[in-house]
Amino acid sequence: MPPKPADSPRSPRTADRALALPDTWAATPLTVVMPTYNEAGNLPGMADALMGLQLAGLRLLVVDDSSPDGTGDIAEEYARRFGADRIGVLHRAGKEGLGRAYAAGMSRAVAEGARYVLQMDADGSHPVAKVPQMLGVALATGAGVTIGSRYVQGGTLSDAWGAHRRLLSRWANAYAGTILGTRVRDITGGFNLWREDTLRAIDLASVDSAGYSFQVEMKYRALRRGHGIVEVPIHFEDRTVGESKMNLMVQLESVAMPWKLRARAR
Ligand SMILES: Nc1nc2c(ncn2[C@@H]2O[C@H](COP(=O)(O)OP(=O)(O)O)[C@@H](O)[C@H]2O)c(=O)[nH]1
Ligand SMILES: [Mg+2]
Repeated sequence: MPPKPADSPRSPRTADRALALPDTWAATPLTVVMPTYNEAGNLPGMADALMGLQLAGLRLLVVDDSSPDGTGDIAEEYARRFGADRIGVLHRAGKEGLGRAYAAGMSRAVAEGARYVLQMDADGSHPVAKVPQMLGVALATGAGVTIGSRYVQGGTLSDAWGAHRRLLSRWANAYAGTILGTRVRDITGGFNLWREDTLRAIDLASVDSAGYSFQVEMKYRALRRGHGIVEVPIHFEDRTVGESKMNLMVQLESVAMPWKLRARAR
């Protein structure tokens, strides 16, 4: 067998190091939309890392649902430090679910002139160093959606994920994909880069999902409207600080949503 090339997607070197894009690509107006609920321990590290990327056109929009732990105040402090042209904060009155927070933030990003919008969780699960590569792939391919994917070749999961969780995640993907008849490998994933006109075509205001099924609904809508999807392998890390907001209501919505979407498409 030939030796594994140093730049293989599994190599930690490429996973940890951000690619440098040509200046014209790096200047693309790109807004990272980051929903937060009690992420005071995670937001500073994420904001610093994003601001440190060599992407002149990158903005961060934090969407905070009045987190009791003061995440919204931390976001404001960062907006002051880096300037309103680099970091914005959308404060919402109360916790309405991740889907609603994303829809509001992505609508604002498009209205404010973003050409690309990236969904990214605040908990450190999604690799910041992959952002330039995802933008590069999106620009090179013209894809409407570029997925930071756990389930294409080269994609990896945190060692902290036990067999049960891996199986559950695989199963959830297969479940939604089978009902909806798509070949997207990571349809439930939440690290997705959207072209602005794809978001307009999707009509964010009419998206049904309040919770995590937002990820599936959005990709299905893009496919139905004929917008191309590409997947870029990522390493998915486990959250180390704070707590997951996953709950039973959200899981039930995710079970029902693919059937709803399929029925509606008929
Ligand atoms: N604004 C807002 N953010 C949320 C809400 N629910 C989850 N989030 C954020 O969405 C991201 C993903 O949530 P998380 O709990 O990590 O989900 P998990 O990775 O599936 O366990 C994190 O940045 C959360 O803070 C919500 O109701 N409102
Ligand atoms: Mg998480």
